[in-house]
Amino acid sequence: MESRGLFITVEGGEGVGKTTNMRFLEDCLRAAGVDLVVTREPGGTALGEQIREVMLQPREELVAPEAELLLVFAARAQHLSEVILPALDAGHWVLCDRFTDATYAYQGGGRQLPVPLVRELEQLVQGDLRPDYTILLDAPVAIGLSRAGDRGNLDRIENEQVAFFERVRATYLQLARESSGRYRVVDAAQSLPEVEAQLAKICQELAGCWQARRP
Ligand code: T5A
Repeated sequence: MESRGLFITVEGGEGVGKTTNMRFLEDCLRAAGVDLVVTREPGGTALGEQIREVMLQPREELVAPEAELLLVFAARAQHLSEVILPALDAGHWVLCDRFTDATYAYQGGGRQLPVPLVRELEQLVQGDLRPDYTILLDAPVAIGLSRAGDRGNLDRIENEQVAFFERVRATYLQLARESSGRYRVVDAAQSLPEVEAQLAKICQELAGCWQARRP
């Protein structure tokens, strides 16, 4: 029997429907009996949520990409020590809305910071911990931005140029190709019921994994 919990992350560009589909995934996994902790990045702790506010608030000054990078990893360090590691060590599964692949996609791809810099901070903050399973909600940038725009009140990152989001998407798709063992790519451009049907299959696979790991 495997005693450590499974670490599942959900990733994707702006407006692809992560929040909407996180709820579906959570309900689906809980219905299958999975003992689940649901959390998000940046955030998931009191300190992390404050860092999220600082990071996403629209502001006059240009935020240095390195400052943004350090903010996400500061929030992540707290998140790991306060929430993620204790939950996994206790055998719970963790379903996390974004994790370090978002840093590769946004700060590495979007902001074009050197990938080795991201990798170095990843090692420093996480040690050997990596997600076991990642669900990528993928949709053309125009669709995501139009959905996010319909919601109104764009945050600092949502106000970026289209080229930035194209780089974010390309980086995610590259990560999915490079780590195809842990990635499941969902076509999030489809209608909500169709996206849910794809996620239901993933849930079935995960529920099987939960059963197999039980004593
Ligand atoms: N960030 C984060 C970094 O830069 N580096 C990092 O390391 C990390 C961890 C976090 C921001 O921080 C950045 C990335 C982000 O910019 P976030 O809240 O996680 O912010 O990211 P958002 O993309 O802004 O997430 P949202 O929750 O705001 O948007 P979603 O989840 O993509 O979209 P959602 O579910 O709110 O849906 C948008 C609209 O579309 C509709 C929904 O009803 C909603 O109205 N919709 C659909 N409509 C039609 N068909 C479908 N299939 C639909 N799915 C959803």
